[in-house]
Amino acid sequence: MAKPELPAMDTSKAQANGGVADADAGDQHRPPRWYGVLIGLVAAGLGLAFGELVAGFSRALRSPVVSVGDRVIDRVPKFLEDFAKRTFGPESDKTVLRLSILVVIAIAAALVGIATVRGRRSIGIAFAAAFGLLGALAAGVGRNTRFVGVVPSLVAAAVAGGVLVFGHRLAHPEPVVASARPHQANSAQAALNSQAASTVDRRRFLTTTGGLAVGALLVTTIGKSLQGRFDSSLVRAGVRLPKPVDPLPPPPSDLALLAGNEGLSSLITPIKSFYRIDTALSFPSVALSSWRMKVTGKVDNPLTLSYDDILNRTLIERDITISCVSNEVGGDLVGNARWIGCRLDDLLKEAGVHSDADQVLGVSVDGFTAGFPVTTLDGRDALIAVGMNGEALPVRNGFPARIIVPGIYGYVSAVKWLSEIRLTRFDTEEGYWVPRGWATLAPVKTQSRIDRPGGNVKAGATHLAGIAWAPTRGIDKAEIQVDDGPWMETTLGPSLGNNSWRQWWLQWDAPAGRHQIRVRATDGTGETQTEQRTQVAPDGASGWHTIRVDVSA
Ligand SMILES: Nc1nc2c(c(=O)[nH]1)N[C@H]1C(S)=C(S)[C@@H](COP(=O)(O)O)O[C@H]1N2
Ligand SMILES: [Mo]
Repeated sequence: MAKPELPAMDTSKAQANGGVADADAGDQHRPPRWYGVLIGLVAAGLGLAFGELVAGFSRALRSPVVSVGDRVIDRVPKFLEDFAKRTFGPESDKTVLRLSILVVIAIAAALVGIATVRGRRSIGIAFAAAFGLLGALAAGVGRNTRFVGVVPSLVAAAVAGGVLVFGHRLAHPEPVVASARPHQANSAQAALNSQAASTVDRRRFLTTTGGLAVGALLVTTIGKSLQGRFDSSLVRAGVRLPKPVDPLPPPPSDLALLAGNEGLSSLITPIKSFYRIDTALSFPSVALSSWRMKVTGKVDNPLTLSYDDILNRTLIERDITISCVSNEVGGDLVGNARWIGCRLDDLLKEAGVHSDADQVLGVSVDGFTAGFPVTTLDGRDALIAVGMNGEALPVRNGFPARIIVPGIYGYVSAVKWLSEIRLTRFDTEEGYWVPRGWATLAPVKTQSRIDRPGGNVKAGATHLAGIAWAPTRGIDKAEIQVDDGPWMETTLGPSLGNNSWRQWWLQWDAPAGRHQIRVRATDGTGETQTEQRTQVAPDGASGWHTIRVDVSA
């Protein structure tokens, strides 16, 4: 049996030979760490791959990473989320979260792999089970959870556990040869034999784990493409919105398009540049045929509306600026769109709101909630919106339907992927952000922003331009101050009504040097926005947007 190339019993040689036996390991057969790392990674990879696959079986399921991500989002304070948004961008922050979860899982998996491969396989089983339970908990307990949601995580854990057990065996090849010739099996010989087996196994080990890794990629690809079936954008592409009864005239010519106004926000924000804020790690997907919007709670006649029911109601079109409460002074979490939808007040009239209900609470398909006073609806064009800028509501902005209420921040009103409107009481139920430290009532503060110049300029004629908004009150005036000079009234752009922002601009003869420029707006009631700077929490930032510009001679 003895082969000529058998390694010597010298452990340092064995290590050079691929580290099959560690010098520090009293046990000659202890597999090297990297065996464990590979096994751990492959176990997690294949487990998650099967999680993705199972998530592709039903719309009601989500992959383990998404389920865990949802719970992370629910626990992360808003300032951290906003920070992530500012740092990585409104879409990439979600990618960063997914990647972070994957990195944490990978590190944990590598450690578990090492512990399993160098220890007992029960370690792997125990950890896989623990991770599976964690994933199941994330998918089964929380805002957007269902009982069947636990399945992908449990399957993932079972697969990962299986791979760990398999990997343990792979790393501990039976000393086949030694046992085949028991009469020769003194311990030194057995060690030599099994060590030889392990050395040969190194290649087998690599091809096997490599094969599993490829399998994981394949299964993930299949899972992802199965999940693609549930992508709402496919359904949305087939939607044709009826014309609103009072379609708005085309918006007046846009100041932003004038020469010298490059950088000024357009009067209507294009869909592709509209801001996006939500807690959804992956867009909730709805089957239009089974989607329903219910009016429930303290009402005489609970209502259930299908998508067609909403389209068949009287649809109106309104220009409304919406803003996020986390919009910093000068920030870009604000947009102006032409919303198409049915009136919310009419709908609630039909439902017959009880006099003891004081809150309208919107609930989304993914369990987000936002509430505002019933009285807010008085005299406001609040909508169940199904259209935006002439198109069906984009998926990221809430397809198939969302609430839009002029004059209050998005977190207390603008529920996307709407599934229910619940008439309730503030003293029994609060919207998602309220227990997280944000105000119960949140009217939009009068704000203004300098869009241009966006950078430094040359001395001489320069266009200063920007926007100002005070939805429901309208904008009467926007003024600019350079350094300590007098406040100068700017030219206001066309008005699309009191709910919509207005553009402003002013030609400035810029002298060389460094200058401070400030803007302030006055709303339709004659009130000028306060200079008082406040943080975004708990009810929105206030203060004058101020920029510094270097003017070169
Ligand atoms: N379902 C759901 N709707 C939601 C949110 C959310 O997290 N989930 N966020 C709200 C917040 S905080 C804001 S500012 C607006 C943003 O709307 P937009 O993404 O269309 O700009 O949506 C609101 N509607
Ligand atoms: Mo928001």
